[in-house]
Amino acid sequence: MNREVLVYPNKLLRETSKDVMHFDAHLHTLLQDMYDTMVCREGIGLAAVQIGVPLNVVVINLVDDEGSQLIENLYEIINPVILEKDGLTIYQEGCLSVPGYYDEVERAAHIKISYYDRDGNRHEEEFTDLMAIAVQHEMDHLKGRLFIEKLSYLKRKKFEKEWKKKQKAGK
Ligand code: Y12
Ligand code: CO
Repeated sequence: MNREVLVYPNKLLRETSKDVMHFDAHLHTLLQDMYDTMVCREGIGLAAVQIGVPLNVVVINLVDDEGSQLIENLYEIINPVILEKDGLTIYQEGCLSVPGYYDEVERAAHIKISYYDRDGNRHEEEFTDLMAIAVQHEMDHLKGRLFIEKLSYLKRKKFEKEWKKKQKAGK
């Protein structure tokens, strides 16, 4: 089911998410709803808190070199923990909770995380490139942080100005 996505400055987006304790049908419904919501809005990543569920659950489905968003490339990441990170990379990020705004953010270029899948199996995996960026972006949501909070003072001012103008125009 496609759910509503919370948009900045909704206070719920600032909540710290909690670990999933039960890998049951409720979790599987949440994962399906997150996938439906992400794909319907042309997103490549979504955290559960963005649909108002403050649990440590993330879905990421990158687009491949042919421009297809294949379900076999879907990652369902539950209770992730960063084990290692190194290097630096800069990427123009966007977020379904900050629609229409994109800006450059600096993140680790390589990460190693542990996480659980929908059946409660623990995994350790390393990511680079866009997947490393997406995982870090989504894990920030789990701590109640948005990418706009990583912008420089001046860029954040620019964002707030543009955002207020957009709200006034009713967009
Ligand atoms: C790299 C950087 C950021 C991420 C996090 C996941 N971000 C998204 O999935 C953003 C999606 C997005 C899609 C939009 O398009 C539509 O809504 C049709 C969009 O445009 C507007 O809202 C106007 C903004 C963001 C992963 C990897
Ligand atoms: Co986001």
